[in-house]
Amino acid sequence: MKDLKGKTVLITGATSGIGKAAAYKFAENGSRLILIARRKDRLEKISKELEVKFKTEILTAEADVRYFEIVKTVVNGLSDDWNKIDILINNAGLARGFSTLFDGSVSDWNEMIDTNIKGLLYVTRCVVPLMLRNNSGHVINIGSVAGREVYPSGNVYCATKHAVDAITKGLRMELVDTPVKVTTIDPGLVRTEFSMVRYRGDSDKAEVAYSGMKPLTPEDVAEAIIFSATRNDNFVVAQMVLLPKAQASTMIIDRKN
Ligand code: NDP
Ligand code: 8X3
Repeated sequence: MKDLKGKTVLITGATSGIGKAAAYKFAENGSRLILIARRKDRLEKISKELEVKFKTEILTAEADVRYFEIVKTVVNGLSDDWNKIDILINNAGLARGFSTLFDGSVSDWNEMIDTNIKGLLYVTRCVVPLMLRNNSGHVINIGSVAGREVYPSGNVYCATKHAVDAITKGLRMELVDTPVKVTTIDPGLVRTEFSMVRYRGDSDKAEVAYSGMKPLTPEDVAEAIIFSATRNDNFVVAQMVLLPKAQASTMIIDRKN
């Protein structure tokens, strides 16, 4: 099992949900963190908490992964002390809206495509060359069960997560003769801000996703990320699907509890 102490971990979307939970777990394991998201106040608060609680080094960057120039500036601007990135968690992502293709919002589609696909590509494009230069690294993408199945009115979100699956598989092939590992972790329902973002703050609609069942917690997903990140060099967790016990597929959910 690999030790995470002193490893440099870059996490996108670290201000909430899965990314935030992963930041806490890596910090608890002694890793130093580069945290990226758009909300500066949250980045500052989380970074202070982690520094005090775990006495680890934290670097934050207020950045929107949808813009390649911004991502490039952040990554290329890392000092030599920070640019040997051991683990990249491509987690920043979102769903916007829940409507049929023929009734959907083009701006919602663009936001999902720009964040979930292009953002992940931009960060990967900038970080993997650093890993190759350092002859070591691990890219962990947060996909979804929506990258393996589709559901009505989930069309474009599902398509973006299918793209994450394709990008992950292709990247693993391209890096097979290098020390860099590539993993995708594909959760089902996790209670985060995801649904509130999808329904733009409509808490009644957001709650429907979790009604009558017990979703995963972001900490459950973070544990799977840590498991993947700590396997020995000969062992790559290629794909991991994580489901709440009450969920058998995107659409088959036992909601009687
Ligand atoms: P949250 O909404 O709780 O967190 C999303 C994070 O992504 C926030 O930190 C947000 O930070 C960041 N983010 C969003 N857009 C951008 C952007 N353009 N640039 C930088 N950061 C961005 O949701 P989750 O934790 O649930 O989502 C994390 C990932 O997990 C997503 O990829 C999602 O698709 C995936 N997932 C979620 C599931 C769920 O049921 N919750 C299930 C399966 C997968 P900020 O707003 O500060 O920029
Ligand atoms: C999030 C899970 O089922 O809401 O990726 O699409 S789902």
